[in-house]
Amino acid sequence: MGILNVTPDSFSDGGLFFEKDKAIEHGLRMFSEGANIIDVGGESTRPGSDPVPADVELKRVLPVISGLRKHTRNLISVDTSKSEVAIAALAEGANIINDVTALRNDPKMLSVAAQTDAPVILMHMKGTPKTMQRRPTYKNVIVEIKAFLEKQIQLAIKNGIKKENIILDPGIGFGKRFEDNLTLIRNLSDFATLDQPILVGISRKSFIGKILDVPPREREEGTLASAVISVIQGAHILRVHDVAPIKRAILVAEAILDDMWAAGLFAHRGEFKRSHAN
Ligand code: 7PJ
Repeated sequence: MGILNVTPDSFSDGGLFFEKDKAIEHGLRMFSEGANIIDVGGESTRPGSDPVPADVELKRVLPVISGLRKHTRNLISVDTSKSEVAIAALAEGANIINDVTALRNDPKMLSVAAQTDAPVILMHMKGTPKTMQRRPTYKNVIVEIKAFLEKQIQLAIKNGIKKENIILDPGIGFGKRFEDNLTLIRNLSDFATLDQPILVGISRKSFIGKILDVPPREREEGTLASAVISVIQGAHILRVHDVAPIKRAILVAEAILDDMWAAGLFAHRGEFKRSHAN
């Protein structure tokens, strides 16, 4: 999944693709580099950021989604937690709803996802973007996030969302301490028991900056290392900025891992691959 931020203030590429034509061109480039999904977002969720009104978000994302749709039949997701934005984005040709609040921000999001039959990404976040990095704590980060995601799966299913339309995301960097992010990536295979595809967003995030002491634009190698480990641990979708290098790294990692999976190593991934092979 390639990231397409149409915002003036996102943490790593804010402002770069704010202009509609540039954004469309960048999205198409990421598809040509091997992305299977482009995630279009019009509201920054970086720590400390304020929400933007729906009309602003709509003005940012709709022209980009319809522009992309004119040129490609590939999958487009919309990064929004507002039902109004999700409805309009799907009408313009988006396929997937990426809701970083896991259907909690807008009660109407449940019925929109159910009625449109669109796959929905449920992400864990402690607090809101404004507050999430104010001293988050967990007794057991894996257990707590799994319990939260399990609860949101049940809520979604109770409201008519199909099990096969649910994708889960532990929400790296969203109300997590440095060690929590490492623990989550290291133990991503624990989420396999929830029996849904797993998405993980590691790209250029601050845990990498903390290890290497480099700004977001110099976090490509750190992102690559995190991406490969995420795939070993069973991630199905990686949300990333630098599609070309990550695609190459993952293709090589998967070719090597396939033999290891065939040999019965990494059973968690083998099981999922067998039961969800497409
Ligand atoms: C994520 C996201 C993530 C999902 C952002 C950034 C911050 N959506 N939106 N998962 N992160 N599902 O691009 O680093 O990790 S915005």
